[in-house]
Amino acid sequence: MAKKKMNLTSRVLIGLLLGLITGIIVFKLPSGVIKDTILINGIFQLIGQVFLRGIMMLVVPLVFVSLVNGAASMGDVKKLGRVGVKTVGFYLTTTAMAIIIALVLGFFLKPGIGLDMSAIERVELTINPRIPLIQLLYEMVPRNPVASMAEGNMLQIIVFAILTGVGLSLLGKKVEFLIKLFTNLNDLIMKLVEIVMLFAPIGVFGLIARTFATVGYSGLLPLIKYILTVYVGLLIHMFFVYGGLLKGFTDLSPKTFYKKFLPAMSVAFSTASSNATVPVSLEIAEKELGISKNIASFTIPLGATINMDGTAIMQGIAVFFIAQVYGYELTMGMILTVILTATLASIGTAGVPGAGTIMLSMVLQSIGLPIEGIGLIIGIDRLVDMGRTVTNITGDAVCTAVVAKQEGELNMEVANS
Ligand code: DAS
Repeated sequence: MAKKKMNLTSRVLIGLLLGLITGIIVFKLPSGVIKDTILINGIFQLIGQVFLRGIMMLVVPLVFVSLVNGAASMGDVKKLGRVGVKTVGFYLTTTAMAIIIALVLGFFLKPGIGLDMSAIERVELTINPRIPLIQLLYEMVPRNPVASMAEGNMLQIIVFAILTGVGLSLLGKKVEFLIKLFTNLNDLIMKLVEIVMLFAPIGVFGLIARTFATVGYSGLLPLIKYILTVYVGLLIHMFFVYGGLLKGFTDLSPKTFYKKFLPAMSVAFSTASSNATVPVSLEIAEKELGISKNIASFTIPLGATINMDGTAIMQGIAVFFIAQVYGYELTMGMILTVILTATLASIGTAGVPGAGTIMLSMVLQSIGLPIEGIGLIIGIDRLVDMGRTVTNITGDAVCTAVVAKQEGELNMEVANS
């Protein structure tokens, strides 16, 4: 069984690498029917979108059923509350750590200094007006859960699912058949995830090939310092913060963790969507990392929606980049405001491509920086989004392992096998 799983890991990685190479080769081809119609908007688009939609098809039912399951089988509401507080506390702490790393890097590496502005294709922005924080909070409660599911409003689905699970847990034996039904539904949807994941290598190939065949490399060069600064921040956070937390709180070997979690990271990288990665993260957490279904089905969907450390890193560095480009001096008060608003922004960021850059406007507005600055980086944002989404979902899995270990629901034999 482990060998078959390893095949999936290596197959997805091969799909990723072949997609990267193919994309760069196709980019070099002269525009025409073969390049644009047959390859980029034909084969790559078809196989990439079929896979992406296949995974997205399962996200809402899986998040709802697994959360109801997780909340209902938590045993008692006190334990649910304890796991919830630990989980949210962990998420907010690592997000704040992520922002501090980003701000230190932005200050010392100065990605916005010495930029040749004329070389950048500026994109005009149509950013929606900022949603007041209070509205973000009360809109977490769904007015119509069916509508929330139809729209894929993850925070509202999560609130309704947890409430449903708590209700089932309080009713106990009286609704045993319902709890059993949700358990069976969860198993069914996880089986569907396994089936869809068989196409992951081809799907990841299509998504990556299309991205690298269409990205504007000319727009890359002037922003290479910004891109590299973000990726340095992501790597520091992934290996030092997450690696330290895994070793310090779970006895899980970071090397084993990352090797097992690679398929989820590959899906996150190729889709740039935390939501699309939830089914894969759940499958790996339960089957490879020895984490109990109760914990994973609660913390993974929640994290995909409110825990975005990678996004926070991008936002912290983008704040310095834009301040440096426009010649603003960041005061300590502004920096503290960024730490607060970027943490809150990451809670409100949806797990879909590009969401973090839209929320960046809220962070910039909070300290009076021009949101037009986003127009400088939005052209290459997809390349940064892919990396930060990997960090986002990895943080969810690390938190899940820490909370599972603390709750005595981490099977170390499976985890380190
Ligand atoms: N792509 C988002 C995600 O799915 C993150 C972002 O846009 O910052 O996590």
